[in-house]
Parts: sequence; structure tokens; C-alpha cells
Amino acid sequence: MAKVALVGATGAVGREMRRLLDTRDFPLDGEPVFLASERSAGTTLPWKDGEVEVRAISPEAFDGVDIALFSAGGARSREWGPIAAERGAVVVDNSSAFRMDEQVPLVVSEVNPDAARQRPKGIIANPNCTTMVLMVAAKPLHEAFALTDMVATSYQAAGGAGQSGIAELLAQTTELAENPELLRTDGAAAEAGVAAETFSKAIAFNVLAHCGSFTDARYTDEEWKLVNESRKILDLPALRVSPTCVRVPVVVGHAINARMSFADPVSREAALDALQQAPGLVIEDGVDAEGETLAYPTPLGSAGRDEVLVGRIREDLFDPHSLNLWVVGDNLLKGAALNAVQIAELVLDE
Ligand code: A2P
Ligand code: 11C
Repeated sequence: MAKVALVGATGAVGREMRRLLDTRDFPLDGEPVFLASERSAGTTLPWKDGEVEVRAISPEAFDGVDIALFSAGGARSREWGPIAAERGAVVVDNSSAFRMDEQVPLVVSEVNPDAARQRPKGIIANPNCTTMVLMVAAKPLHEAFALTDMVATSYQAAGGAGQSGIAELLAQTTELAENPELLRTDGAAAEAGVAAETFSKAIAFNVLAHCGSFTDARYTDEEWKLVNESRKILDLPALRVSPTCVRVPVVVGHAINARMSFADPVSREAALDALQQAPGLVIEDGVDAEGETLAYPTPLGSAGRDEVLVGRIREDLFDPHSLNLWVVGDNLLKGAALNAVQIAELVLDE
């Protein structure tokens, strides 16, 4: 049994964490502690048949807490994660604050669960949602064929940016749908006419080649996470990753098209074999006798599902060492809340 605190309990990921703690029958010691900002203090959130009051985060809020799940942004994790750990909680942090810290394991529960045991700072990091989804498929393929290179292009849901991203997509969609003529005849006016705060341009009826913030070498921080976190999770410091992260008008569900290259030759049949054995994966991949596609996963179809979905598994047309595949997962579940709760379950199993 464990006393659990959720930091960011009112947020998009926090909401899924609350639901998962309940539906997975997590062995809780009493009610969970729901923490958020001062704005939410005193409000209540549903818990089982009743309600639990939300408290503002404070050092005392972590007293007696065994496991603290953080999903309230990097700044809160940096400030409060070490305080929670000092007070005896194992911190499972969903932000990017500690992911590349050598003393903090970065864990995908199906990929490198044993890493969670070595946590000198009392903190375990939960990977970025795009990287997480991709790793569930990359690991079994790496074990079978030895991964050397990956060209990964993501199609990321608005919900990756939290509740405000979902709200912005829905508000813009409603507003722009009232004037479909403008979408056809003067898209620039449509794009300029809506309020864009969470995203840099209009996300409704659009595709943005921009997730996160631009950093060095003209890549975004979100793209660097795909490079650095993949290397750390797979323990492949020399892995070459070419990332492009794109925002699409989807509420929940990230998709990644990945071209993976291996030291060994790879075939579709052998890849299917490796993927079929892997935990946390469902293969949705099929064509009929005429070559018509029957099955492939979609972000919408992944929303609310625990598993990572894989389809469009194809040998590269020219390189016998490379494979293309389409990997899809619920960014709030496997991409965030579910993996965090699975890490908490690993800690509890110790
Ligand atoms: P609040 O609802 O009180 O603002 P999302 O990822 O959906 O945007 O959610 C962010 C989460 O982080 C929310 O639960 C939010 O609480 C919480 N949060 C934001 N700022 C703070 C803060 N200064 N202290 C504690 N929690 C915070
Ligand atoms: C997005 N992946 O879709 C981001 C959100 O590193 O945890 C999560 C950022 C992170 O916007």
C-alpha cells in the first residue's frame, strides 16, 4: 500500500492519473492527495463515490506521501520534486526537468523497467509522450535487428500541450467552421483571425511544423527530446535520430512515422514476429489481396486506449536494413499518465 500525491491533479494528465489510480485498483493507503496551484486550492475533484479537496502545493503536503506523481510543468518539478523526495516520497516526474540528469532514470515500463531501481535522487523521470510511444515499438525491433538510425516525424495532438491546447483547438474549430468559404479563399485571413496563444499559429484546419520551442541548430526542444531521450532509454548513446515534430488538429493521440535502420537486415515478416511478442503493443496492419489497406491505426482510434498501436509496417524500397512503420498512442495515457502509474506500480512491487 502506498500514500500517493498527484501534483497537477486538475490538469489534462492529472485527470487521467486520477482515473487510472481508480480503475487499475492501485493499492492506495487512504485517499490520494490532490495538489495544484493556489487557483484551484479549496475546489474539489471527484474520487470514487465522493470528492477530494484540492490543496495548494506546499512542503507539508508531502508529509507521509510514499509516491508523488508530478505533472504540473517543469518549473514546478524543479522547485518541488527535490522537496517531495527529501520528505521521503519517490517522485515520478512527467516533466522534462530531470530526464537527462545522469542520476535520474528515464523509464518506459515495458522497455527498461529495471532502470527504475537505481534512483539516487529519489526521482524517476517519465519520458516525453512522443518518445515514449515510439520506444514501445523501437525496443523489440532493436533487440531483433540492432537499431542504428531513426528518421522520426511526429504528428502530435493539441492535447500534448495540456488542457489549454485542447481548448484552443476546439474554440478555433467552432469559430472557423462558421465561415468555411474563408478557409478556401483566404486561408491566411482565417489563420490570422483567430486567437492563438498556446500554439504559434492557428491549429484548427491546419498543420504546424512547430512543437515546443526552437533551440539550437534550428531544431525544437521537442525534437531534441526525441534524440536524447531515445538514446538514454535504449542505452544507445550513438543512435542517430533525425527528428521532425509536427502539431496536428487532433485532440488526443500522437502518431509517428519512423524509418528505422538496423545493423542486421530486416524483413517485414521478421519485424512482425518481433513486434507480436512485445508487451504493450497492438498491431493493426493489413492489406487485402488487391492491396487495399484494411487496417492501420489512427490517433483518434488510439484515444482512450492503453496500448501503443503499430501499422504500415513496410520494408524500405531500397535499403534491406531499413523499415518504415506508423506508431500511434494516446499521449495522455501511455505517453504520460499510464506510464507514470506503471512506474509507481514498479516501485510498489519492490
Ligand atoms: P491549476 O489547475 O490550479 O492551474 P495542464 O497540463 O493541463 O495545463 O495542467 C497543468 C497542471 O499544473 C494543473 O493541474 C495546474 O493546476 C498545475 N499547476 C500550474 N501551475 C502550478 C503551480 N504554480 N503550482 C502547482 N500546480 C500548478
Ligand atoms: C507536446 N510532447 O505534445 C509535448 C508535451 O516533454 O513532457 C509534453 C512535453 C514533455 O506538446
